[in-house]
Amino acid sequence: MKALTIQIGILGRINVGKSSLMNFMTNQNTSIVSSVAGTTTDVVHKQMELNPLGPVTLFDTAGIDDASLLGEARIEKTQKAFDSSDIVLLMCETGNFGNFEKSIIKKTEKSKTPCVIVISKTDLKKPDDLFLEKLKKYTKYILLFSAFTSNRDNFLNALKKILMEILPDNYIENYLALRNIIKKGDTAVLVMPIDLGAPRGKIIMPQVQIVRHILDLNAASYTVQDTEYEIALQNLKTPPVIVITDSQAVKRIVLKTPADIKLTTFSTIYAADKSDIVEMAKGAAGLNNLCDGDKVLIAESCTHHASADDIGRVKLPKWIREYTGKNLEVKYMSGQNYLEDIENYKIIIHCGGCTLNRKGMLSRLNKAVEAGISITNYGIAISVFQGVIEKVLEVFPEALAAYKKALKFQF
Ligand SMILES: Nc1nc2c(ncn2[C@@H]2O[C@H](COP(=O)(O)OP(=O)(O)OP(=O)(O)O)[C@@H](O)[C@H]2O)c(=O)[nH]1
Ligand code: SF4
Ligand SMILES: [Mg+2]
Repeated sequence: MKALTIQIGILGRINVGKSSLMNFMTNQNTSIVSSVAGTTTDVVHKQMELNPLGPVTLFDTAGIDDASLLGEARIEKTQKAFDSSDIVLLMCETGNFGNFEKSIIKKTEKSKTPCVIVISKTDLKKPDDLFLEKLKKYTKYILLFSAFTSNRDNFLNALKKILMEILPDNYIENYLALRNIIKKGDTAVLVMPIDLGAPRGKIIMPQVQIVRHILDLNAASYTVQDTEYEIALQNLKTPPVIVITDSQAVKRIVLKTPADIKLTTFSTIYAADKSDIVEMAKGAAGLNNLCDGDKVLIAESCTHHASADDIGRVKLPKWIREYTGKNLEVKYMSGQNYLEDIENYKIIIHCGGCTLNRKGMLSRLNKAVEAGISITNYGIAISVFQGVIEKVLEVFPEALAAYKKALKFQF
């Protein structure tokens, strides 16, 4: 990886629609779009959050097909943008894939830079099978795009799917949701009740990982049980930048926390780190839309020894029935054989997936999303049951917006 964020260079002939794609993806008018050929003369870059992959930097470049129209300096800058690209989006219009495009493909092959071909202006002309077959010789990653008629979510989702395949594992794995919330020198209060479900003498993995992330961010964490929470708040000279609590104590902790302090749960942060918090939040809205007879799947990715009041087998089935007041068919499943009969379920409530890597968890989530089934995780579901979900999601504004939108859609 050439930088901390993934660098995506948009290349293509003059006037092919590069600046339009950049503006479409970032949802901003960062780059000037015009029918005058050679409008973009300098490299324009813009950072965006491509949830759940993390931050990416897009480079809009000057068209580089006709050197006579451009000064040497511009060509050099576009070449530099190419050199620092981890991925190239090569734009072409339908029917117009010639020596120029082939020379870019050659360069990407030489530098081992993955290349996605984006066919532009498809509202004017759609590619036929012959043209698509021709392009497939160069890359299996082909996207169709129109700045006027493409749906932004659909386009970004298709691109994300490709990126998931081509990005190196360490980029996907090392996502740190807290980096947008906690800064160097900040203090976070962590609330970890020691109840019957807590393992003797240990702190569970998601909590340990979050303590480590806070250390990585050069910030401080102050760990207490819920019984000492108020004293902890009083002891701090300045209020914490965030309170992160165990999900089962969340309602109690929200009630004891001043409204202007950010508050979320370990499970919410874990969902963002391990999978896609926006999809998980959207999925949580599905808990408000269950009817008698609906099937609910409670899925765990490891087969741990269950205690008498096990959360997946005992507590969650009880809470979801109490919350919805419906006669639901709740099935529990653990281990590898996840989602063999996925289409039968209305909603999946998944464990945190601490034994899976991020790619594994995202692939489970994507299977559900593609089948049109709501999916969320244990802790997020508990925040819904306890009536504090909107407070808990405030630290992830995009997820909160997705939750509210999904709710509206249902009623
Ligand atoms: N119909 C249609 N027109 C488009 C589309 N995308 C871009 N255009 C038009 O094509 C022209 C060029 O678009 P730009 O986005 O400026 O293209 P560019 O590749 O950045 O151009 P240069 O910077 O000059 O190389 C403008 O008139 C756009 O409105 C599209 O998807 N459909
Ligand atoms: S994989 Fe899931 S069920 Fe197993 S310990 Fe981790 S969170 Fe719990
Ligand atoms: Mg341009």
